[in-house]
Amino acid sequence: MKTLHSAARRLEQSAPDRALGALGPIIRRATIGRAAAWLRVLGAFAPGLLLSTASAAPGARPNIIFLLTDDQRDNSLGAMGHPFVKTPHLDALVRDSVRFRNAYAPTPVCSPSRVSYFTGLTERVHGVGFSSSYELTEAQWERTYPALLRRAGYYTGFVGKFGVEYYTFRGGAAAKFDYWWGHDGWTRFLPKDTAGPSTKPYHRAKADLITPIMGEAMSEFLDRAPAGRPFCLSVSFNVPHGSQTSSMHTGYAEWKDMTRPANENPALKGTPFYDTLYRDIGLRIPEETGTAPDRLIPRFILDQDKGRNTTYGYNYDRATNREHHIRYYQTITGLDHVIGGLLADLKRRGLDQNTVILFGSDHGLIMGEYGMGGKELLLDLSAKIPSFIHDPRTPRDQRGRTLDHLVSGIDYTRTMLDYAGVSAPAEMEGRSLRPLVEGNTTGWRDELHLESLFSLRDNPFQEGIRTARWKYIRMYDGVNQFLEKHVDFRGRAPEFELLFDLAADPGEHTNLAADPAHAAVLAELRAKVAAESVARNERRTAYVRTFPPAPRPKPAAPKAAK
Ligand SMILES: [Ca+2]
Repeated sequence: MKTLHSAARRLEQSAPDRALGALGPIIRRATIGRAAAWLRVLGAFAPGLLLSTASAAPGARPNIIFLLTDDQRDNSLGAMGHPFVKTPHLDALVRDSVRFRNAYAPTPVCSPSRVSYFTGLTERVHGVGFSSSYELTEAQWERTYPALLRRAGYYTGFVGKFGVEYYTFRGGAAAKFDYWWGHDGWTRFLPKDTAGPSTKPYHRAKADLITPIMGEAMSEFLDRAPAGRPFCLSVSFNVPHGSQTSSMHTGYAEWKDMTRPANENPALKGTPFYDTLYRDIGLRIPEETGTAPDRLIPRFILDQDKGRNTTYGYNYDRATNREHHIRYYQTITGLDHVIGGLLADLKRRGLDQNTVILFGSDHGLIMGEYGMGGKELLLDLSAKIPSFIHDPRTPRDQRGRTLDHLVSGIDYTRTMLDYAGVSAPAEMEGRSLRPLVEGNTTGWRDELHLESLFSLRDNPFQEGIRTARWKYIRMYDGVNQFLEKHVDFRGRAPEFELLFDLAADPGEHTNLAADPAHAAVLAELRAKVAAESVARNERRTAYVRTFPPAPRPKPAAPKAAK
């Protein structure tokens, strides 16, 4: 007992005041409280198992694996009803999990979404992204789920695309985890073909293709995770993102537009997923592909020709879109294969019954619908994510459910802390999904606020709300390297609005914002979004008092490939 008490004290002393700021004492008290609780449990039931540090913990704490994919749209697994993609391992896992059918990205673009997953904060509150003026600080990092779990004794690992480091740490991210095999930026599908900072980390791998390399890394992590200590592994796959699908074949000048079949690349010939799969199935692309892109969102608020449609072949003529679809779903099947390997590995090691798996994506992707491509918009195809949680410890009859509850990616952060028995920091937004997973589905939110502050390539600032039936989005002209004042919309009339009746129009094609018959619901949703917008800015103001923002050096990001 004494060992643990003194270890808890050491833990208290190790909590850096500067990092925790005014909230530090609260956190430290909570940490000691938890250590004391474990002490009581250990002392009463298993004195022989007393471990030598406070950070070690009873085996009852589950391992946690967070699988995050990149640009994977909702419904893109077989078990989610996709018409042709083959994802047998994930399908089996989904059927043994609780799936969230209405889950939204924290914000629909890579970097700020990832910061949201780490911090459990909305984009406006954490303030970090491609088009904001700030970078993530050390003090902010101390309040992320990997940092909090590590401090609570979890062995933490990170594999794949970190996606935030351009804006922080500068090479120091590896030290923030016990195990690291990752990169920042946009690696290649065949990372050994080039020797840049985002590809070189993978040159030591046995495999040559990026997704199998991630499988190798997950296995290496499990090799190194110490027995008797829970672990938290974050895997950020970089498929089916355009940087990967386009780099499947770089042997011609216009390779970024994906104009030729990827299996012309000799390195993909004969591979199980990346050669002929989906090439001969009569794959259909959206009817609207190649049509006028400004039918739904007019050019005055979003001019597609100002960069949006020139990234990764998002101009989407009908030929390139078909090739993009093929590669997109090939990489999802490749992803399924290595996740199958992970599940088998967990079983072989006897870890499968005490490991909670969360699956999500940083956001979705529009692939020809509306005549558009890309992300960043709050339309469902861009903002919704495939989402499920597998907890093998919940009763069998609680698994295999699909819930309509409105869920945000920032809920994942609190959920992981909840599973680990770690108190969430006071400022953290979102809600733990654990009650939903365990069958306590009442009292959940009935509306979810949405946001996208990515302003490059003429994208407007967007905020909105989703209810069971309605989706409302309002837009303002975007400002690059925005400051708090630029996202303060009080007293400003929206420059463009969208209103969808999702019951009648789940595909979000008919904008009812100008329809007098829907004036009442429009007014109600406008008021809700305006109130949340003000509240969010107030949360930002309070947040920066404890966590002063660090201006991002200029020039800002490397040319954001997103
Ligand atoms: Ca992404």
